[in-house]
Amino acid sequence: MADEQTFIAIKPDGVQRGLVGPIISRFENRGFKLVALKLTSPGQELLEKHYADLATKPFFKGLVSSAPSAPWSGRVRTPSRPAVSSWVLPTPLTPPPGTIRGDYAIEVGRNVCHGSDSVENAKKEIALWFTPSEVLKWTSAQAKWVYE
Ligand code: IDP
Ligand code: MG
Repeated sequence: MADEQTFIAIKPDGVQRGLVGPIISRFENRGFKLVALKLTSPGQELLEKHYADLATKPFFKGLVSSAPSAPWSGRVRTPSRPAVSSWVLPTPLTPPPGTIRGDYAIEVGRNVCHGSDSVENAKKEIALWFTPSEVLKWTSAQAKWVYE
């Protein structure tokens, strides 16, 4: 579990609502370590790859069509907690207050941020959105004084 990594993307609605800072703060406050950040407009091709498992869904077209605003994306790692599973309940469960979606999401199509749903998918998504040189070589050993 040590140094497990996840991929978080703040979606266009989250960016437009000025929630980039508050959402990053939640991860930092809980002890997650940011190792890469990017502000980007991914475009349809990248979004189609990112959401490839949803290609047959009726909402797919709207989901992957390029939004005028820029989604922000970043990834985090933590030395002591599971990074993938501990941030928010996935769709279609109703996220309770206290979670990111529970506090900020308006509806399923406006749920402000994405998080990987498994370690395997986190690896795929990180490789899709970042090149290796864009990612800090950070290990939990470097922060032992915080996490011991
Ligand atoms: P997840 O984001 O919790 O992993 P998924 O089922 O993987 O949820 O769907 C990806 C994204 O697609 C959701 O976060 C949401 O933005 C959008 N989505 C899912 N289901 C619907 C729907 O029924 N209508 C509109 N958008 C949807
Ligand atoms: Mg998903």
